[in-house]
Amino acid sequence: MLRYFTLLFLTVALLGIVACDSNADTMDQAAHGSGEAAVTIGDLTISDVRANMTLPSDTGSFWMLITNHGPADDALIGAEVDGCGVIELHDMMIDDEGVMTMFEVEGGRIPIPAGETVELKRGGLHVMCLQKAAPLAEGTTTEITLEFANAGKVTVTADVVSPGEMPGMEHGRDQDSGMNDGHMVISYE
Ligand SMILES: [Cu+2]
Repeated sequence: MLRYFTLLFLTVALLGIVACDSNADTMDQAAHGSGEAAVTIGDLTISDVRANMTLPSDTGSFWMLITNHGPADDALIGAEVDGCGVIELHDMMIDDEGVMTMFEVEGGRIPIPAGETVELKRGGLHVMCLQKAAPLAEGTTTEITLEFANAGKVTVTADVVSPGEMPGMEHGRDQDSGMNDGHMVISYE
């Protein structure tokens, strides 16, 4: 079952997102490893777990790095978070018209191929929190339990971050000028 969430942006806003995300990809390299120490379960290592849960909306998202050191493919198939009524695994895409669509991943699973690192990040793959009970305070932590097809379940600690203060956003003098339900900060140059 696919559920679509469609978010419309002005073209100028879209350009801001794209420009910002390309910078974020570069700067994220330096930021990795600054959070909680990596957690290992089976052949998987999970690190840089962040909870985008500060906004006063009823949604939030979780980002992280998952590395599969083993010889067999695995997949993230679910998650549990206290304070989230419903959890879904989502991806996002932007079409030629500038329409951003957030959708449940195919089969409800995020593949973690053997030997690869999969990044859940702003504007891309994420663990989606729906029916969020209450916003969390930036700088605190929260726990998320991840379920993998092969490796099983593991609970990790996520740093609660504001979407406007992600490492990738700290580039120059952009003014964060808006956001939509916690997934994206629109940045104008
Ligand atoms: Cu989502």
